[in-house]
Amino acid sequence: MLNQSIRRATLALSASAAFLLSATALAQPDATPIPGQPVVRFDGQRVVTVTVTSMRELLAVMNIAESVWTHTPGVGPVDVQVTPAQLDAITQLGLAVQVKIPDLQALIDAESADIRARRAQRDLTWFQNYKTLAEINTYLGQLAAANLATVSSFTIGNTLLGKPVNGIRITGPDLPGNLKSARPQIMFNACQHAREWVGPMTVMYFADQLLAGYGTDQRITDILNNSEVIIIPVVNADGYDFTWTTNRLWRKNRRTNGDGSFGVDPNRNWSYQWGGEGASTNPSAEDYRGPSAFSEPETQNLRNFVLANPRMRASIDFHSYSQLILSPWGWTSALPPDATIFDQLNSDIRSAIASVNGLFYTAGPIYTTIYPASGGAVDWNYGAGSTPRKILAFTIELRDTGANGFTLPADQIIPTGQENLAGALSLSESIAFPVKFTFPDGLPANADTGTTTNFRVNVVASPGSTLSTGSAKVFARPGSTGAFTPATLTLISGTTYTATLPVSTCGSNVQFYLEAQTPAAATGRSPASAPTAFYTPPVQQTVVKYTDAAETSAGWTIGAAGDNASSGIWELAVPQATAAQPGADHSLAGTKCWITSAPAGASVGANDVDGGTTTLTSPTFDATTPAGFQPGDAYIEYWRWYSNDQGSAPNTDSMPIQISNNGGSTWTQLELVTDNANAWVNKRFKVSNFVAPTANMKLRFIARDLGSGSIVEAAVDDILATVVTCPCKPADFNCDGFVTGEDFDAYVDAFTAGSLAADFDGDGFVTGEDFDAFVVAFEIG
Ligand code: 0X9
Ligand code: ZN
Repeated sequence: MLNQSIRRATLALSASAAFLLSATALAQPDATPIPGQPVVRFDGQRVVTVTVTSMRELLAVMNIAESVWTHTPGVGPVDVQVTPAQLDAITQLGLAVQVKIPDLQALIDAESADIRARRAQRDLTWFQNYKTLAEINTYLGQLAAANLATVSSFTIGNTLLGKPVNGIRITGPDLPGNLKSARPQIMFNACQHAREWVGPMTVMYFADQLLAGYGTDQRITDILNNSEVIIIPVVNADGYDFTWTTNRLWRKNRRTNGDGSFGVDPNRNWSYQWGGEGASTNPSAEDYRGPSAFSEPETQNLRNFVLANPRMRASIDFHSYSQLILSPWGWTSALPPDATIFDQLNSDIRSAIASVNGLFYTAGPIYTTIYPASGGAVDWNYGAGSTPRKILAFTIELRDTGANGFTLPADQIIPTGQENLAGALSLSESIAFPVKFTFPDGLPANADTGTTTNFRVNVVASPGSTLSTGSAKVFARPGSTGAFTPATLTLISGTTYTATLPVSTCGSNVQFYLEAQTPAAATGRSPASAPTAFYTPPVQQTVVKYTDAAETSAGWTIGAAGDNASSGIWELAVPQATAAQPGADHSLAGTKCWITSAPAGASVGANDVDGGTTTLTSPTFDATTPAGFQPGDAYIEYWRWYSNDQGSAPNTDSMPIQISNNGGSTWTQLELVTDNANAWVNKRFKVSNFVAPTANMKLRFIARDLGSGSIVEAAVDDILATVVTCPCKPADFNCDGFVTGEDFDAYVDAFTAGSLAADFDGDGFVTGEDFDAFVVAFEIG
């Protein structure tokens, strides 16, 4: 987010950049101070949330504050950065003020101390600490040197102060009929804005993981054999260096503007619609557009690079923070010609990111999702190109949503990298292959025995193309030999189909791949290198041990020792929709679910969980393998809803969900819910990863509001316990899943004892016929 004085500049309020002065200590560890340039400090400054009730109050607050941190300020809560005197002035207006960051300088100092401490730790990986410009360039060089077959490095040009801006391209070696020189390109760059430190770390993480995954991970290998990934970590190298030496919160480049101010905002300096809305003409402003389009070497460098790489089809320009996926346009609220494509890709990237750590980034066009901004890289990349060179360009604002802002703790680099790698791979697949296949419920972990197995597949042609009608097929074979037999997928709606796998024997594997065509006769497959590669889920039987549609409360317990919530107590009811809770249960059958108070009430904060905890405990259920089956894997599954992102103190609570295998005497955590899907989310856990499955299992859901006054709504529906297994093979006499000498000995013992267990043919008598039949079965295995 752009958290600076631009609003004040545009609203012609008061002078702004004065806080960027006065200093003593270094901004960051081991940084070399620039002679004559004191380190900028933020002593005594805070970030506070002020609740304003009119535009008048809003303007008054914006006029007083050092800067505004909320990106679309309006009536309601507004985050502002203030000096002690400014805070006094706001308080004197009689407005409600809540402290968000009590000491800005302390936050920066804590970050320095953390970086220093991490440097002293020898066992940390490269991605567990922030890195200087020099360190990033060194690592980039090492990656290139260690992967000569797949990487080449380049410099796109020098910055204003003469620093090289480096990048690497990654693609698999030439293959027959698939030359490197013909592959579509995708670019991931970061750090147009200097202080957004998690950006360069994130794209470096991509480079690291792509190289580690090439040749070892099927998905990454397929992507890199069919596209070229370009990574440019630090576009604004001067600014980035300056955040390490002098001012941790510097955003722009280091242009001397001539009026005593410094810096042009690179992301307002691109030529497409340069000079429009959402960019400043004031050289002191944080979104200063520069004297002319492409006046800055940093933007010229990247433009020239893009123009010199005409196979580029997509790009993501990484920024921080706010957790947003942004698509064109920034300069206008009008939708771009490819709005449908962008909607689809936004939602693909969003789901991919959420699948990793459960964080749902908000997706949409720049103008309406964050704010109007003209002269940005995304608009130029998409708008200035012409068919077929239109680049599908995105901005991603990385973590977090404001708790730490630009000074994101270093232990969030890897989770940020992981979730965004998932998004980046999803986008790469869209441009690398003629057809993209995704699995809304995941790939089938196992196929059912005795019946066909259905699963959902999304089939989408690469952006700008279409699918040939009826061309989407699944090719499958039961077992591991013979030909793959095609079966046409059944269209459900839109781009979603049902694929059906053939009946197969329990304990074997069913092998399959998917295929579809475009009118240009391009064939896409999943996995991409099928039929050399294919999916091969084990065929098993799912035995349902417990199912509860949450339509009756029999056996459930509301409340537990220590519960102290004053409202929002769990109840079984039909929920009423609010911004925080569902308007219907999850299941197709029935209408009820467990909900933390069903009535909507007068506002979103009415009837949510307040004042403490409320616990919901399930009936006891059995998760053991049934008789006659091999020891199987028990799974517990449920649908849940959780919302904690509404109101004035969002994301301050969480909901533990726990499991017990001893009827509730002791509990083990399955998950701590913090993600705000604001939708029904299915969760499935393998019980043995938490506790041994027994006949005495329980689940409990602890919704809570721990004093912050945040809005908490939770719901639970459709609980299911299953055991995935296969019937015992005939000669597996002790039913442990293996036919061995032990089975033979056990059978002989039973036979000798005349036990009915030895009645192998089930005719009610133990005779020599049983013995012979057992021996035949034993020899088959
Ligand atoms: O204002 C920006 O440049 C971006 N937000 S940030 O807080 N990282 O500064 C949003 C960029 C939107 N993209 C374009 N306008 N191209
Ligand atoms: Zn930015």
